[in-house]
Amino acid sequence: MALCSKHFMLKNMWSNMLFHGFRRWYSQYTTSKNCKLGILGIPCESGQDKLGPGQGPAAFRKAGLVNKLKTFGNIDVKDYGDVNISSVQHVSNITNCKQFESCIQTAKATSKTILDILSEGKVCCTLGGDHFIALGTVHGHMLAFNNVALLWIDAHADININTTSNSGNMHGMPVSLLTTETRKYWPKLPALEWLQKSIPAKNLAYIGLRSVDIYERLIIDKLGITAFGISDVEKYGIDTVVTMALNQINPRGERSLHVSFDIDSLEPMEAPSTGTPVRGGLSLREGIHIMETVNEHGCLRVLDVVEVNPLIGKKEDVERTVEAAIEIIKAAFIGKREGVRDETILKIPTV
Ligand SMILES: [Mn+2]
Repeated sequence: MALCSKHFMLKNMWSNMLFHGFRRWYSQYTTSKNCKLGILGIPCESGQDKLGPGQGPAAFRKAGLVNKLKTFGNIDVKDYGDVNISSVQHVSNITNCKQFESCIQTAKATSKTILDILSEGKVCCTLGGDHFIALGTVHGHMLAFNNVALLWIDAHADININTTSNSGNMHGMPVSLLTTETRKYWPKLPALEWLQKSIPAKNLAYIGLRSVDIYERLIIDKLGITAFGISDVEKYGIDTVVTMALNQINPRGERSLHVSFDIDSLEPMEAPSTGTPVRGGLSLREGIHIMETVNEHGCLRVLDVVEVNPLIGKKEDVERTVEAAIEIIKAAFIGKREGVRDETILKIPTV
């Protein structure tokens, strides 16, 4: 009996060593933990003038996003449905912010929902909606995790303050409400009191900029925000740019990473159905490379995909845009185009 037991132990020891040694090596390339993904629609379009961004989440669902993620990555995905959108109509007491109350109320509800989803130990993919939703998604992320790094991939900087915006559209302002150094330029309003958290400018980086307003440029330069324009992508190449951006905002990999991906960062030929397209953007290949690098980085907790507008362009344009967005989401949460190595696919942030 004793001998049997000894043999059994030895055999187990060897197989454990072999298994765990292999496992440790293997987990450098995949992940050692199971991780669950929550999908949340935020059909908000009050942040801009056009009809349509609010139909973004429905377009993703119609294209079979959840099944595509399950099939491609064999991962645990739960669709949390849509955040209730506020449509408060009363007149705002703040200048140059169109539909201020609706935008702020939606962001507040979003922040709470994101906190709830992250509190379940999930990572999260949010479907916009216009880009103002990111005020709520990033804020909810900061409520759940103290130390957040924010990568903003966009043709535009979205860092206007109400007094510097040309249009008064709030989808061009969420970054200034999120950033510690620019929040103080906003008037102190009761409607903004729920905003308890902010992110220091050093934790923020941009990729893809090519339409930056004059005051936005001033703010970025004055605060020394890491900002890679499309010309930097040409000069250094996308791999160097995304690596430099992540090294700047999360050098030790100890921050929980939030990526806010505006579909207009992509070249309009790749993603035509969006409200403020700017030609000369990132190729889909470059967008996917950014997200695969983010996946390897291993700290991604929330990804926003915003500004898909199914009412712009022909049916083929809408399908092309949604397909491009789904490729971005797959790259972020599942990883390599070359093939998936493990059944426990999702990278869980280690922070
Ligand atoms: Mn944007």
